[in-house]
Amino acid sequence: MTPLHQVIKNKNTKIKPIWIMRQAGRYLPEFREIRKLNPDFIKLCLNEDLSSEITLQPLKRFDLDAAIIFSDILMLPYGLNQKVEFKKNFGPILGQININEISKISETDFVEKIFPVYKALDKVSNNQITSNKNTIGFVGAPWTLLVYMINQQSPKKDLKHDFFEDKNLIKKILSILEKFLMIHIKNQVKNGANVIQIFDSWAGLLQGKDLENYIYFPTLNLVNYVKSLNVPVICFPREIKNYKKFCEVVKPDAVSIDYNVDPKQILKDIQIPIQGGLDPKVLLSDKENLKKETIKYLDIFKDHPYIFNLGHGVLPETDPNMMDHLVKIVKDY
Ligand code: 1CP
Repeated sequence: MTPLHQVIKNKNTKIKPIWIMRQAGRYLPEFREIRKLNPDFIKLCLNEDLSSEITLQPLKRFDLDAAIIFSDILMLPYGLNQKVEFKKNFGPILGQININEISKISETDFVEKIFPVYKALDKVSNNQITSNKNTIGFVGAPWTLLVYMINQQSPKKDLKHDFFEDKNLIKKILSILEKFLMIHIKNQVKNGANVIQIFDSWAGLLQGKDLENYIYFPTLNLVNYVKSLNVPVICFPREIKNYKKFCEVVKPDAVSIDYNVDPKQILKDIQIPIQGGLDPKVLLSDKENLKKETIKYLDIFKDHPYIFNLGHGVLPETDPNMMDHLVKIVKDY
């Protein structure tokens, strides 16, 4: 059994596997080289030769326990024919949503439009490098995708003032998302994904009753669907106020924590396997501090099923040597 599966399925506490969110990305010179020649990010994700090569780049450098497919959560609205663009130094920009058009999209249309993502997964999972390692497929959680689809850009600055105005529209989008997220997950699993991570990057924007409507119930449906495929599911409800409640309601197989979570407290609150936590900024400091902070997490989760990861994606300005150092610290522990 792969190290990640041993931790998630068998609750093994003796091994501490490691993979890193955004491990394939801009901090790697070999990625930047490919990226320079491929200015259109969506096209790059839809080039199965390049996207599978990019996926494997970090595994060639570091002794990581999983590959995460090089794609994006916004390939889902793209597959639904919403316009999606990535502007340099700004982030994603989406076109206005046309609910009548989106409602007409069939499973075949959708799968055809993003088919290279599945081909890339097939390539990665069949590559020698990933034998006895996991290939992680992923989706955005319904709430986070809803945010991008209605807000049309990152909510980093703010949600549109009238975001919640058209409740009927929101209901329709959530129902379409549920259908196509399941289709997207099913095809990733069919092509070799053996862990699914659900990224709810904007879970922290909500509280109270909204949590139930937009996070707990839609995510629970998705988690139950992944479980029905016999594949472990990891949830990352970033910056949610109450991880304990989230885990009690949604019951993922493992939960990924952000860097604002107190690791000692979460250890008392949560019984399921835990992943992540370390602040990505620690990789921008020095080796001594990196070691101290990494060992802190490993010590706290010594007797708990734990997968090492960061509390959010690796920053583009990270020195690959620091990443190398981090992986070695975890492997030598
Ligand atoms: O080179 C570039 O300019 C593109 C930068 C980039 C990359 C490398 C984007 C644009 N997406 C990705 C890949 C990506 N995105 C992966 C690949 C696998 C890996 O982890 O190595 C994954 C898992 C994602 C997931 C993703 N995309 C999330 C969830 C995780 C998170 O960071 O919170 C989100 C919110 C997105 C949207 C998105 N796509 C890209 C950017 C810059 C963003 C975030 C914009 C924002 O802040 O709102």
